[in-house]
Amino acid sequence: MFKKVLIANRGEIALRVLWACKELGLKTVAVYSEPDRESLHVRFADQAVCIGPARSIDSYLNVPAIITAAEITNADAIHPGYGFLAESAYFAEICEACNIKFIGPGPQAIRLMGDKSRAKKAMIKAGVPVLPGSTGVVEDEEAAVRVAKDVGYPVILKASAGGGGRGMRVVKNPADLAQAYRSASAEAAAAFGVPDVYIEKYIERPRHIEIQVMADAKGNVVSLGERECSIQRRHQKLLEEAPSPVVNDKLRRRMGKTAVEAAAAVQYVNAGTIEFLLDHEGNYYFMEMNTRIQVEHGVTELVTGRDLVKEQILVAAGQPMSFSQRDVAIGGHAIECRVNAEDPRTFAPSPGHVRHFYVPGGPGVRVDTFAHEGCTIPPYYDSLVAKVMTHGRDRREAIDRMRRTLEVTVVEGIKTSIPLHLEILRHPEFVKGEVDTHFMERFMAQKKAGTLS
Ligand code: MV4
Repeated sequence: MFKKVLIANRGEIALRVLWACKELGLKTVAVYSEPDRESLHVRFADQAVCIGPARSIDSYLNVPAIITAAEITNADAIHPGYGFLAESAYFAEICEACNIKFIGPGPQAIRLMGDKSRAKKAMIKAGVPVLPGSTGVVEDEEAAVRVAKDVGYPVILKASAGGGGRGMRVVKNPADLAQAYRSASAEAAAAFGVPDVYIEKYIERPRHIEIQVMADAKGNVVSLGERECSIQRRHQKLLEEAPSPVVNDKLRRRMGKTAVEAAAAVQYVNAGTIEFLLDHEGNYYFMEMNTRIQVEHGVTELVTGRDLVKEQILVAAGQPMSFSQRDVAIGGHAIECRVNAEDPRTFAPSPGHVRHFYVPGGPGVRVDTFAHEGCTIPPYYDSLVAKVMTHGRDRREAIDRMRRTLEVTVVEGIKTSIPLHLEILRHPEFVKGEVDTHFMERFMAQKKAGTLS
């Protein structure tokens, strides 16, 4: 086992990883940027190293500074959390070369899944269902026209180096294709330095359902059920739940089996998530694989009773997973609200000094946060302040617990998304579980028109 783990992150996930290390009896090293020096992850770690000024590029993305911090503290592993360097194949490689264990999948799996059209090809080879479309990258406009005609409109153009929605274009009729192809490719080139684009059939109002998988170095791969992540705005998730209100045991078993096959096909090790689109006929299609622990992993932990971060550390150290597929059962229902420091109406960031902070605990409530009375939410990083999670015997109980929790939560000094969460939790379509990836667009339109009860 490792003796000392460096946590290459900040905020709530740095604390989440810190708790897992402490439970395993491991020493911890925090790294921090100048404005984060008073942060809780710095205070609670055994050691802490400043890795640079505020801007991420100079601190949390500063590979030489992080590797140096690991070397001078004698850390034998690095947990990257999510964001920053978590999906950098380059960083995973540098760790390997420096004899520091990267707590995550190998660089080859990260690189493969980071190239969305290559990943799709690998999934086709593994027998995983994907949407019809181009086989790999579309070379030019003429090829785009041919493929689109073949699969039928509407189609969607996606940047191969993209993911998370950047560099996408939906094309409803042939007249718009050439222009969309040029602009998607140009946007991809500008954003990622790679102009490659691929095409697939566009699904109207799908659900975003993702399967959590965990794999160890002995070849064991296990699925831990799905998360319903359809409630998003501009590809930022606002609320997630496990299980999905529309996934029954049979579909869960099928999707779980597919996800395990997908991970096994690329010799995947560590925690990962397979994202699927689910259409209205109950068909599901591979979209992307996220090669990291995700923000929303906690709802899966609540319904499975497993600690995914501890498991990540165990399997990175070469140990077998602590459970097998037979041991995985989904119990009750869990919901997560991502409390962001932002204006709930305009979504403008709202960093600043937190004058008051209170979130109640109680049965079925879990709060992952780095916020506390008197803390400062700096403007340089993402706006996530707290993940409020509730667990109940059923969806109704989880929703009721979330409402009561958020109704008495106090965050003063900054604006937060809590008022928006409370409106979503009251929305009749949400309460019925009738959500899809366009829920938030309809919701915002209803709000604007004043037709929201
Ligand atoms: C799609 C799609 C419909 N059809 N692909 C958005 C993020 C990126 N991972 C893929 N995305 C989509 N791909 C096909 N063939 C609709 C979306 C999509 C979406 C997906 C998940 C969650 C929210 C979304 C919002 C808009 C579009």
